[in-house]
Amino acid sequence: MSEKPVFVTQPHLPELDEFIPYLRSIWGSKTLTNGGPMHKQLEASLCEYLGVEHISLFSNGTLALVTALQALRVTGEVITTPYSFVATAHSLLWNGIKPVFVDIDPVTLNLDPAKIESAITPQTTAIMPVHCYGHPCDVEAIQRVADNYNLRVIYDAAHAFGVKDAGGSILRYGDLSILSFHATKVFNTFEGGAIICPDEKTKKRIDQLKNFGFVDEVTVVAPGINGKMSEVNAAFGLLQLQHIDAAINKRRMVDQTYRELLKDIVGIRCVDDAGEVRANYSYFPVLVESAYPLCRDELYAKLKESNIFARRYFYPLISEFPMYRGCASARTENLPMARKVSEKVLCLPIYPALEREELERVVRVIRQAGGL
Ligand code: T4K
Repeated sequence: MSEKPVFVTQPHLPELDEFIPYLRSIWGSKTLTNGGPMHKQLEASLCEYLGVEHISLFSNGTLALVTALQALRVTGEVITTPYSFVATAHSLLWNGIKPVFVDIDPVTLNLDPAKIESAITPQTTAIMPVHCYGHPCDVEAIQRVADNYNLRVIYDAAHAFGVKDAGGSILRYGDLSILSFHATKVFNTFEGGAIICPDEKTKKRIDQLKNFGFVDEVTVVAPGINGKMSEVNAAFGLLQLQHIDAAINKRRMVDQTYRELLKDIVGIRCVDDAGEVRANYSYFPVLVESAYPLCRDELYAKLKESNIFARRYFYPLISEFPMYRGCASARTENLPMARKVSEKVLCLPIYPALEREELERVVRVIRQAGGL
């Protein structure tokens, strides 16, 4: 008999009873969307929790990315990483912007700041790095390049909820940062996202853009979109926020346990943090090196046979999908490190409800599959 399936992630859900009072309040107010009381409250609570000044909620992270580019009027070419979820580059195409892929750093797996400069052309207007797996980019080095060439920086911080460096939230860097609150994320509102804004004026513009460009009942100042978060999603976010520290703590235990159980398996390399002082343990990527008897895809298949559904985030590279393959920067020889990592990476299951026995089961399959 096969054992119970373990997926790469499982959303943390509080007791259903805890959510009922929130729904009752929405039923009472009859305000379902368009910036209602739950929406306002979640914006305020998130600012406090994340340690940021201004936030604008969205219906998902992808629309937040698309709108962030609109808000800063980014055009031409944008430098970005091929080692991410497709939404990062798709947001550029949706704005008619050409993505220019630059290779990643082999340690942080984030955009390599040393390689950005040579990819800049007269059409370059911005850089869109990703804090991959919630590990911070080299934000200082990226900002130096941006300042030298007068470029905007929009961080895809979809994975970086609650991550801090020595100075505070990692979301304070760049011109804007976007978050995803998708069901698979550390903090979820079923679907959802947000833009971290540096000032009230920028927030106002973004709030207008996510509401069709409306300023008041009769004034539309931009071809905005509908990117608003509903009251039910916002209410769920308020409830989630009460449990978030406990959830991240449990993820930390999972991370620690994996590292302890995997440490003597030759050829399975755990990805280290990138200097964050507060991590969120959103993913648990390992690199399947040549010293391990099986290649990554063989191990992925063995785990699957045992009902363990690890994922190859991020394989294929974004640059390998058909709509990007034609870009000169998508050529394999331009992205050797990203290519190498994407062929070795395997994200093991990590979520708050995972018990030690399940982690032992995952590692047992890794050992047995390798004949160890
Ligand atoms: N930028 C970056 C860097 C991102 O990673 C993402 C999203 C975005 C931008 C865009 O943000 P959003 O527009 O999504 O807010 C998932 C997510 O759909 C996606 O949000 C996420 N990144 C990406 C890395 O992963 P899939 O196709 O792998 O998801 P799926 O449906 O296969 O789910 C994985 C596993 O999670 C399932 O096997 C079971 C479990 N699961 C999933 C869902 C949806 C649940 O237990 N419950 C659920 O409701 O893309």
